Amino acid sequence: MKRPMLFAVVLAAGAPLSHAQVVAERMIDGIAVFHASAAAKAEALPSFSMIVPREGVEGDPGVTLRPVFATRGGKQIVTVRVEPGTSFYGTGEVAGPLLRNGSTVTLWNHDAYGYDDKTPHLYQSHPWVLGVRPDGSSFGIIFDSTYRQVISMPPTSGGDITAMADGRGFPVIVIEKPSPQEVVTALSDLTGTMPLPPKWSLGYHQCRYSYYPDSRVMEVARGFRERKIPCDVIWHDIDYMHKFLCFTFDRGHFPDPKRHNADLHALGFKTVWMIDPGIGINKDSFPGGTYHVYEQGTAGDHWVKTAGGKNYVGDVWPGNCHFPDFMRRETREWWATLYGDFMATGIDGVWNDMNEPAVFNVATKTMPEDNVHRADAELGGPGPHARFHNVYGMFMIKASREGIQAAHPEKRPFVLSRANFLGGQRYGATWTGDNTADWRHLGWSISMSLNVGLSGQPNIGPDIGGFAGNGPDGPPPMDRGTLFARWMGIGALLPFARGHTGKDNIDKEPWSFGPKVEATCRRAIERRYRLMPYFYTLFEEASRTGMPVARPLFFDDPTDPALRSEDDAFLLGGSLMVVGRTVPDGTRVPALPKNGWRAFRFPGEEPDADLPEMYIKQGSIVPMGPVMQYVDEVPLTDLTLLVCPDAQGNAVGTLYEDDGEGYGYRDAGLYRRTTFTARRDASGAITVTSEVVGGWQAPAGRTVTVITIP
Ligand code: NBV
Repeated sequence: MKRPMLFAVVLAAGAPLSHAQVVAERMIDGIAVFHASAAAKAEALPSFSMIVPREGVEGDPGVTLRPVFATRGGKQIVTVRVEPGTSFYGTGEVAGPLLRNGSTVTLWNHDAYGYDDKTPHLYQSHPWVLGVRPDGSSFGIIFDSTYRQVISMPPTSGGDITAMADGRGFPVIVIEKPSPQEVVTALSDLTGTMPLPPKWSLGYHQCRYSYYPDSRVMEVARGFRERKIPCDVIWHDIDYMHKFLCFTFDRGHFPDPKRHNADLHALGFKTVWMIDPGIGINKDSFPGGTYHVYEQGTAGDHWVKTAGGKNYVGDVWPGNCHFPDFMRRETREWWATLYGDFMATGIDGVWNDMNEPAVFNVATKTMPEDNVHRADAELGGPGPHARFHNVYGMFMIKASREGIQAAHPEKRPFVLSRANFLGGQRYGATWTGDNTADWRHLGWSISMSLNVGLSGQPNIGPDIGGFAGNGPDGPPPMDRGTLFARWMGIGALLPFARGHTGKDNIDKEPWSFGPKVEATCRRAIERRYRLMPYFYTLFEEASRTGMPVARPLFFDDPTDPALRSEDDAFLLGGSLMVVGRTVPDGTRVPALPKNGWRAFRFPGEEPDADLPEMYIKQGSIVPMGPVMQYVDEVPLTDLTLLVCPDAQGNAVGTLYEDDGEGYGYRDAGLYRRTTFTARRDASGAITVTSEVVGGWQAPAGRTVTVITIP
């Protein structure tokens, strides 16, 4: 992290919009903060995305991009001229291709069921553009407003990036670095990294809207174990609640949640349960006539207010609801306490849904923009919903995370959120919302996950199989089984791997489409578990540096124009490449990096045309383990190293290990980072040596098998 060194420079605004006297505080390493004027700087709202105070960044004058500030129709508009041939990414969660040139993105968190690439805004907002110049050098820009914002990126032929936000003027932070990787890690220096999640959350997750009653959940769980399809987590969607009241259980369907969680634990599963922000207020639905969340929230005056000062009422699942005002520390602290009893039933993780916040029966699908949040002074003080809408979900998961952490201080929390904001990786994982079971959405699973990763959030994935609908109904390969198999092949290798589907859909467990698809799904998920040592190593790297787990191909060679728009394939870390089949007939040939990659097969795996092709980078070593039915089912005594020497016969790779769920790695040095180095001698023999850092002990009797990929 850069150390503060205040260094303010006044630049002449060289553009026609001369009222904008630009004040820049620069950081070394090419980071600069620009304001429209000294007055705008004095009035700027606090940053919700950054963990580094804007004033506390130091710098050198190396930043060349010059944001130009103007006002149009009462809104601040910022333009940034960029060089022709620049490729654009980022802007968070947007359906469509990886390459964002020529697109316009609206940032306004929105319940977007059935979205496609024309939907103006989805569930999360990332006011962040990543640019890669023709020479491979790179820049990133944070347009640091929480208000509704429209960002346009020019076509490849060149032009201006423009960003226009409602509400008050906003600062612009520019990062310029020699490579996109350095820009993305600098973004994490500014906005924070994802805390290392519990290792079980890297396993495969099974969800649907909704598994109930408890016996059905157990049937699904046993279904995995009986069929030997690995799985770590079973999810409980809203139907577990009593009349959709959060922090209650439907005692008909889940008479004893504690016993139910224990039953799942006994099979090696973890459990995640949903909590929404809308708190039901209809007394006739309260179990036994009282509802502690409503009573406490009302007594504590925790609800978002209308412009007229009343508790706002909006309809969601429980009918009329109030909504906690997460912009108040006091409210977040109260919300956190609700997780005490909830987690005490043996729940392992929490899913915060509908937190855009979504509201039914209104055209805007959310609360009125003139609702009032009594935000604390450090968040800029009280203000309209318009100012806090895009960060409502992020502050909800911050509060949830704190509650889960307080309930289990010794464990790493897991929270999944539908809504989020730039920097929200600090609090929870996200998924790409209510996608649709069709081929286009299969392709967008990759591009969306990559762009969210390039926007600071490494822990992201789609609803594998598609949430809306059952899938196509044509002859193979246009059938829903083939689509499902391909989706599992790709989704099992994206950072967050969860199968999920909507309420009235057909079953979408890995075995629901017959034996052929089941076999493909088993292989797909087994790949994830074989690669678990590598996945965990990548997650740990992401938690320290912000480097995405799934990376675009152009990271391998940012100067190769052919890779700039490729999004059927992706990199896992720097050493593996996954080439997916996202069109039914599988004939499309993706543009792959020119040099240095070797195709490989997983040892003993049957050939399967529905699974992605796998490549390893020359010069790298990838740690692998045996198939397990859940993460750390048995200690990693059988370590396999996939070694792919470069032309000189050298290769290097890392394995990160710890206990998988506590803080010993952070507080007591209880981790183990092993650097493996391979060399080929004159006789052609490969020797692997290792160097270990950290105090965590590898399991006794570990054997290491080396598989060389020539
Ligand atoms: O809680 C039900 C669903 C959930 O399954 C889905 O993943 C969320 O995105 N939820 C939305 C509310 C209703 C969706 C139609």
